[in-house]
Parts: sequence; structure tokens; C-alpha cells
Amino acid sequence: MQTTQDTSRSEELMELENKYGAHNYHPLPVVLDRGEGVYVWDVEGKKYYDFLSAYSAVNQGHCHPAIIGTLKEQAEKMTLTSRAFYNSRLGVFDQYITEYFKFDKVLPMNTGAEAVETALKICRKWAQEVKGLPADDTKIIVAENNFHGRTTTIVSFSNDEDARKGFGPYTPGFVRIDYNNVEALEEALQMENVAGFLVEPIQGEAGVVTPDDEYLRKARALCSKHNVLLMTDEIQTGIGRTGALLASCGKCDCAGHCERQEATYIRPDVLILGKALSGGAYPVSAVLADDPIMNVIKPGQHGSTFGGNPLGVEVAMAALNVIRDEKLTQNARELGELFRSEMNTYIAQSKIVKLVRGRGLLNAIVINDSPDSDTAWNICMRLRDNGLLAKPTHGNIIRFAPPLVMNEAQLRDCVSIICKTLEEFEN
Ligand code: IF1
Repeated sequence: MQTTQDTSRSEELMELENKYGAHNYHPLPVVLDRGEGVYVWDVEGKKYYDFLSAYSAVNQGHCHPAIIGTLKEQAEKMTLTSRAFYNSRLGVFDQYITEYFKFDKVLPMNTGAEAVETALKICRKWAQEVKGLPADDTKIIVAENNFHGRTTTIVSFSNDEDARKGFGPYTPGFVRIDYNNVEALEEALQMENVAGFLVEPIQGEAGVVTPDDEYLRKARALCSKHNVLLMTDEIQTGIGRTGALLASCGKCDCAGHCERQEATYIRPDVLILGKALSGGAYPVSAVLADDPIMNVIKPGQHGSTFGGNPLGVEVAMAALNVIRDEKLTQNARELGELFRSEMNTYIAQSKIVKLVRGRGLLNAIVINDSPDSDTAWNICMRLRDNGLLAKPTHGNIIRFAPPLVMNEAQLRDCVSIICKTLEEFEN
């Protein structure tokens, strides 16, 4: 399987990034040039299965024709007006997305971190203006090992030293509790002046840490009881990825549209979306909430030059259409079950893999080696050689998140590449 290809073009391009770009990443050494569906090609023309999907932004697959078609069409008509004026696409998008996810209102932004910041600002303002909490002591509860983005406020409540250290002084007003621990939440809610609880339905960066089935439901009930806003960060888990439209939909894909809503859907007060909201074609993020919450934001109090621009919102509508039209949520659910079951068969006779976990097509395997070892990295390098791209997280965890447009034959092919590669590391 060793490639004998001339990789000088790749070397050259990596050297350019290395020399002229800030060193804020440590990428796997592969230089991608083109993508289509579940596949990407490097500059030497080698083809790979993409098992990262740009951290779940490319759920709809690379360069989906419907999304790119819409992007091209809108780009030739109008790209940006700013919110100083109305534009002909934003209202249409506002109606579309609020009906799609069943909230009264949406506030569009661009990146995930901006959407999280927006949710935090809405939460604080709601707490002060509606709930009557003091401005200098409004607390928001967050989870241990959270990942919500890279702004100074967001890294203020991170416990990842790399993300946080050296970037102080930090924004106060956050209280961190154990993830997947209802008692810890209950206890934290006894504090005075709690405004909200910000949580990932599955912790992606932490290594696809999947909470107990009842965790979110109980968190929902506790937040309601204490008049505290439940804010779910579905930037990575949302839009079909976990085999549900939102991870907070449980096993359903309706976002409150069907009779199973009662049984499975946990409705947050504030829903935070990004990444796959645009299918990776353009940065689009959004915060959704009902009127009593969203209406605390008045003209001049929050915004963004690019937020709600006609190009972004057209792309987002196309991207959400693809999820529905191609039944990608259902596909993620079915292929996810197949993936975990195949991996569990492998793990039963494996020494190198401890376990597989996840929901839908957001999965990870835990390598049986210390987080300080380079085993997971070496496995990812061999996966690359064997035509599949994945990235380790936290040293000994490998995340597997292919585009949701994958079919069963492709998934079986990928499982065989993964198992064959793992076998090389078995002794
Ligand atoms: C990086 C991880 C994924 C997110 C959740 C908000 C954001 C993210 C739940 C911010 C972003 C990214 C950013 C990326 C690595 C990455 C990531 F490895 F850190 F965990 F996806 F798996 N909430 N996640 O996952 O969104 O501002 O980036 O648009 O390199 O920082 P953003």
C-alpha cells in the first residue's frame, strides 16, 4: 500500500503554509484540492474518503450541486447589503428556518463562535430584563470539557489549557459543572442568579462523549423548574449528523413536527446552529428562540456586517433542503448503526481498539494506548495512505464523521479500510 507517488507539490504547498501562515494548527500531512460527495482528492490526484467532513460542516457532501448551484446563482445577483437595508432573501430565510426548526424567530450570524456569543448575550439580557437578575452577577452554567469556539469569552469558560491559557483576563459569570451529571446541574441551579445552561448534546471535541439518554430530558426539566434558559449548542451535532435532525430530537428527525415529539424531542429555549447549516459552502450560523426571549434584542444591540447576507441565507436554505430531500438524517441513523455494529465486531477481537461510541454518523473509537502516545496519529497516517482521512482528538481518540450522503456500499468499503489499517497495529 506504500505510495511511490511524487509528492513534491504537496511538500511545496505545506511548506508555504508553514512559512507564511500562523502555526495555529497541526494538520495531517495531506493537501486537498478537490471534493465531491464523500470523496476528496489531494494535489497529486490521490482519492480519499473524507471521514471528518470539515468537522461536520460538509454533512451534505462536498460541492453538492444543489448548494453550489444556488451559491453561483445568488453570487451573480447580490452578495451583501449589510443590515442597514432590507434584502430580498433574508425574510424568506427567516420564515423558512423558523418553520424548519419550529421557533418564533432567528438571528443569523456567520461562524459558530459568533452564534454561541449571540446566545450568551441574549441569555444575559433576558436574565437581566425579564428575570430581573443583577447586571454584575448573572451566571451561566457550562459543562466540563466543553468546546464552543475560540472567542475570548468562550475560551474564558473552557478547561482546555491550550484553548485558554495566556488569553486572559477572562470573562466572568460562568460556572462549570460535570457533563452528563444531573445532580451536579441540580446543585448548580441552587446558586443565586443563574440565567442559563449552555450544553452540547454530544461533546464533539471532548471525543464524541455521548451522555445518557435521559440527561438532556432531565436538564430540560430542571431548567424549566428554575426558570433558566436551556441553550443547546448543536453546531456540530445538528442538521442530521447524529441520525436526528437535532441531537436533542433523540431518535426522531422532526424538530417537533410529528407526533413522536412528546416522546423524544427536547426543546431548548435557545438553539445554536452553524457548520452544516450551509453545507460547508459558506459560513452561516444562527440562533433560534421564541419571542419572549429573542425580543430582548433591540436595534443597535447586536449584529454583524455579514450576518443574514443574501448569499449566505440562500446557501443555507439550499443546504437544509438537501437534508430533507435526500433523507440524510435517516441515512445517518441507519449507516451509523451499521458502522458501530461492524466496529464492535472488530473490537471484540481487538487489542488496539477499546470501544466505539457515538450516534448516527458522529462516532469515535478509543485507542487502547495513553493519550500521550502517538498511536492514534500513526493510525490516521496509515488510514491516509490507505485512502481514508480522519483526525485524532485528545491523543488516543479517532473521530469518524463522513458526509451523510454516503451509501451502504461505500460505508462497508470504509469499514474494511479502517479494520485492515487497525490490524497493522494489533501487536
Ligand atoms: C477549530 C473540535 C470540531 C463546535 C461547537 C461551536 C464551535 C464548534 C460544538 C465553533 C467548532 C470546531 C472548530 C475547529 C475544530 C472543531 C471541532 F475539534 F474542536 F471539536 F468540530 F470537532 N460549538 N468546532 O464544535 O464554531 O466558530 O469554528 O465556526 O479548529 O477550532 P466555529
